[in-house]
Amino acid sequence: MSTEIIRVPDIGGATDVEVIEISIKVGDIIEVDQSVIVLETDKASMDVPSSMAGKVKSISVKEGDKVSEGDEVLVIEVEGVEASAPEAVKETSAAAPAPAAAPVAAKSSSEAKVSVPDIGGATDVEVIEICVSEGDMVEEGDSIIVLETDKASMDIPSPFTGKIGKISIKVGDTVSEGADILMITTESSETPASTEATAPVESAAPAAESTATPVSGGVESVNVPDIGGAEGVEVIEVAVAAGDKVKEGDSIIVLETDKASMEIPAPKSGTVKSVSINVGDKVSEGHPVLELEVEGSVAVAAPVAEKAAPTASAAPQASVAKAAAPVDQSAVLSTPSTKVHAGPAVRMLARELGVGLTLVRATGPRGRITKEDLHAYVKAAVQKAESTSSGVGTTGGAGLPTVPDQDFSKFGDIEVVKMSKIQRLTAQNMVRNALVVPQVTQFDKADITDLEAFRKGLKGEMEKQGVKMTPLPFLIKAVAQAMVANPSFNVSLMADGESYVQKGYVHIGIAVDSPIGLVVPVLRDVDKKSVVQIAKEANELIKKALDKQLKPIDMQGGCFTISSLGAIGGTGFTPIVNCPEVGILGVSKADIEPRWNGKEFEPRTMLPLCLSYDHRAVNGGDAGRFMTYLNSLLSDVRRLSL
Ligand code: CAO
Repeated sequence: MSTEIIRVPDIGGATDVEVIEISIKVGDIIEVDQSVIVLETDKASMDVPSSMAGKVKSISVKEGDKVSEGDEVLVIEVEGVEASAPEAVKETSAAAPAPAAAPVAAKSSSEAKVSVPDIGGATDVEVIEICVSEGDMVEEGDSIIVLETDKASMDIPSPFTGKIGKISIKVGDTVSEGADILMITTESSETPASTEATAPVESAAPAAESTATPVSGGVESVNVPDIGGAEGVEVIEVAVAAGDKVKEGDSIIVLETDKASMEIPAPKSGTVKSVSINVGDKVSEGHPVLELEVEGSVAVAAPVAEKAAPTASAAPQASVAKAAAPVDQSAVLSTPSTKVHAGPAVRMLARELGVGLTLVRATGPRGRITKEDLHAYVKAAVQKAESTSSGVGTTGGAGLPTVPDQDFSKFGDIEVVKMSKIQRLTAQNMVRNALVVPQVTQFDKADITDLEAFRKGLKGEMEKQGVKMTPLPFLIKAVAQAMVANPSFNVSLMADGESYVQKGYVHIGIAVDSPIGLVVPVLRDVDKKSVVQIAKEANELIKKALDKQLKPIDMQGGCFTISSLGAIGGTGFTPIVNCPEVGILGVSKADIEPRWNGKEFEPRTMLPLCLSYDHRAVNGGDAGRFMTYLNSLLSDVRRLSL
């Protein structure tokens, strides 16, 4: 690293030329040929480009100043250049543009390969996000991919400004230092230095685990861990405050060099007592970050009790203040930003919340989106959604379209009954799903004659074990198998409108007609369970539903729903997709029908199936294959892995 001076080049003998614009600021990372100031004579204006790439340390001129050839413009910190100052000055002048013309006109495009920088010796690190697409314009420092080890995730920023060309990796790939990421076409007269040559973060990111040094009373000091020898690394985000509870592995601060950002995770679970670091601080290994009252440590009781008193009295005030705080609608951008700057922790949180980052207003340093921005966005988006839904004519948040206010009592006796919370929520969800999901329903009948014979043979034996064996567990198992074979049914669309989540687990919801309304408890990892195990668990969940004992967690995480009206009757119906799931199977009552077997009509037990799907995620062909496969499993019980 050396410091170089950029001076005013030969400007055709003109002297005392006015500086009309300073195009950069201290701390900016600039490229070769990037315009740093604009000069104007009475004849023309001209850009003065930098002859070197580096970080602006100081700017020696201001707007309105008059300059001549050789005057100092700025001081730049250049990596890997050992040239002495006078030589650098000479080079700078030589490389400078001709006067009164467009000095930057000599630019040319060059394609550069970007590869994985030194990531601290970590190998086979998973790519969890590709932040760019071919054709995107990126600026130096924009995240291009995010890698994740079991210790930390890290953004790999673009080393150049330019246009993204071919991308050589995809999400899920595992990479090591030197692996090709993508090509960038840069606007420069020089091919930029390779990422490998300049990546300074080294082992920091993947191995960065903060260290906790025990002090007294269960309180431990958390310091900046080994960050690969990097010094003076800027703190760009402090993710916790005194009083926050953190879990081991939660991000506590984010550091950023000019090449990468890295999260420093909490080394243990506990409560943050005090934070000794601020955004903008420059830190190195060992720098104190915070004091952590470690969860479960012997001496924790006393400090927690001490804390409890003031917290308890402060709590109501705090919540009142929170409730009264106005929601800032400007947290949601009206037009999506083309560039998103966010650290791995924020990206991870956004993924968890299903939030696309392009509409989130950034208030962090260098236009980065912080966790607070994300929270503000969610609050504003929720408020907007709620006000919109009441604006389109719903009553009391029930999601029911406004109906004319009629006096039914003039036609006879009436009673006004308050809907249960479940009924109101169901109404809201139904309206949302019916309005949002372009759904198609297709019908089929499965010949379950053999399955029924098998089930009835099993029924008595299962009853002795207290397990009720209806067709439902077979249906659940068959659906799980069909989802594994047809993964397009095991997705959820993402809020950004550009991606979907492919799930690697198979959790199936069962619609239950309970005393408090329609509820959908979820059976987990069905593909890995036997029909008997599924029957037992379904029995338990249905019982819980009927006894009104379901907890919210029992009803979350479903990938697909089965709605069986088989015990009630009917020949078919069109179930509404339970968004964000993309498929639902309606089951009607099985009946004996005559079927032609090639020689004669035979009585067969036929089960009506009605498959609704979100046509944004599943196309007709996929649905046809899903249904046919499901039918084949139900028609031949031997194909069902019991
Ligand atoms: N055809 C013929 N008989 C059927 C059948 C079918 N498709 N499905 C179940 N049966 C039989 C069962 O075998 C059982 O008879 P036996 O005791 O003689 O074996 C009887 O009907 C009663 O079954 P059940 O209702 O107790 O159990 P289930 O496993 O079929 O269903 C449950 C459980 C919770 C899904 C059901 O009770 C329920 O609540 N369904 C309503 C779901 C609903 O409201 N959906 C609409 C939502 S809008 O899309």
